[in-house]
Amino acid sequence: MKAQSSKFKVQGKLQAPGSNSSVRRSRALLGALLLFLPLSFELCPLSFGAGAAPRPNLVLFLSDDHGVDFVGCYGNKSVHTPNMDALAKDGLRFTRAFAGSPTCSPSRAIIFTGLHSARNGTMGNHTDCRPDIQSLPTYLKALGYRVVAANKTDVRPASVFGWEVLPATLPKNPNINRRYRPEGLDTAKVDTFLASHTKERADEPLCLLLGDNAPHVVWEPNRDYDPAALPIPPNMVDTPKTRAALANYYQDITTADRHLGEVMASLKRHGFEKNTVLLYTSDQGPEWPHCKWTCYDTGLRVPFIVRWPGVVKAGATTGAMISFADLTPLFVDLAGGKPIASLDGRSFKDVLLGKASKHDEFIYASHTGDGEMNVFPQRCVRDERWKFILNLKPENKWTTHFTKVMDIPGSHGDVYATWLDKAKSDAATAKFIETIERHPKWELHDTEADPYELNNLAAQPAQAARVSAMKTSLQEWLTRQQDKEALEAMK
Ligand SMILES: [Ca+2]
Repeated sequence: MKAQSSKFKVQGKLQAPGSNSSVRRSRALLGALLLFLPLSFELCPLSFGAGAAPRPNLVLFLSDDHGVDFVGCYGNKSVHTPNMDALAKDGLRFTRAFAGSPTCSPSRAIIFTGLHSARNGTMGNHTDCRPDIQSLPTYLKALGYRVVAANKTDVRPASVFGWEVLPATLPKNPNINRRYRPEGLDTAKVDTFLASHTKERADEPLCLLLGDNAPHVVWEPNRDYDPAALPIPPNMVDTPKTRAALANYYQDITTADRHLGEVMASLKRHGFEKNTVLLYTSDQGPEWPHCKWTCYDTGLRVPFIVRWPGVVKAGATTGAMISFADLTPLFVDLAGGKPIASLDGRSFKDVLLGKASKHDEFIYASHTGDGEMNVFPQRCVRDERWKFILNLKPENKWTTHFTKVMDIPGSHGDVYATWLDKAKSDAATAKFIETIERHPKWELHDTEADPYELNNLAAQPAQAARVSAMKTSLQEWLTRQQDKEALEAMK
């Protein structure tokens, strides 16, 4: 087991091998030092006196680009997600959970800092957070947690995110074109890790952050699905290549589900099932047009399921609205820490406990481009029903990798070209393409009547008061965020 421990990296450096006792002494010394550091947040570890319940382990399984429309327990009758469905049966399913950005790195930076993009610094994909901010591992380690991240985290720099890194990436499958992503989370490595933690460090509560790469593009070849039988949602154009690619997406979702099931089995095998909060969610919606890289619900709304045996009511559903900015505050709360006033989010533990049915009145999100494939930045505010969007560069035509990358057979531009081709002879398709490629500065959407946000109501006189109120709400949030780029565009 010593060899296993020596593989873990601490703050980007390989942890030096050593005896268990020396490692424990080092940790005790680190804990003592932390007590005397000038921290910018308040800590209040739970008492471990007689009768105090042990603090729960916190396990986050974060898949990549899994939209809420593509989960069995969220109503999709075609997709096979038996493990997510089983988790929902044993836990609480959120119907209004929202990413703070529709792109990988910014979304994850919000999850792991409790700060929105303009404040944590990761506005663009694959950019650094500000070096002077705190993050989830900092808070939890000071509360006595062991914090370990496996496979995809997609946030940086390492100095901000001081978790142990568990190498757990599956080797490349030569039969699958995995451009833009590794193969996925190696759950066998997670199993080995859980066994070693139980054996060597069972006295430490664990926060385990598992990042899978499924179902991010490029999707694996379909094996289990009949493309002709799949429902085509209103934000897609029904062509044979769309159906073939959608079946590939479904196949990759089923792989993510299998990985989750393997982790659930490992948690049970190693005694983590009872006193562990297990969360399943994804960083944003799928790489279909009008989804990821946009602030529509198809880009931001995600599956979110929490299991906590004996605490969270099994088989329950909540419409309480939550944002990814609320996740770090929740984890700190569950770990016994006090609220951190400087964060953008708030803990929703009362929703988990069944004491509250509402949480955020508004959620907000930011999206910027990469200057090449994605050139259509947006900001939005949403309440439980209405979405208001600011398009920062309405003069641009909306594009993504999916519309522009032409050399991946069966995916991306190879599929989108069939949409454009159909638009030449089909007026409804032509109107749809115009709707998703061209947007005015302001958009207002009724997400109940129009869940795919294809009917912009911002210019309707009957909505003038709502537009004015939501514009004010967005302006106030952007001011709090000091989001200069968006505030300039608001003028
Ligand atoms: Ca993603």
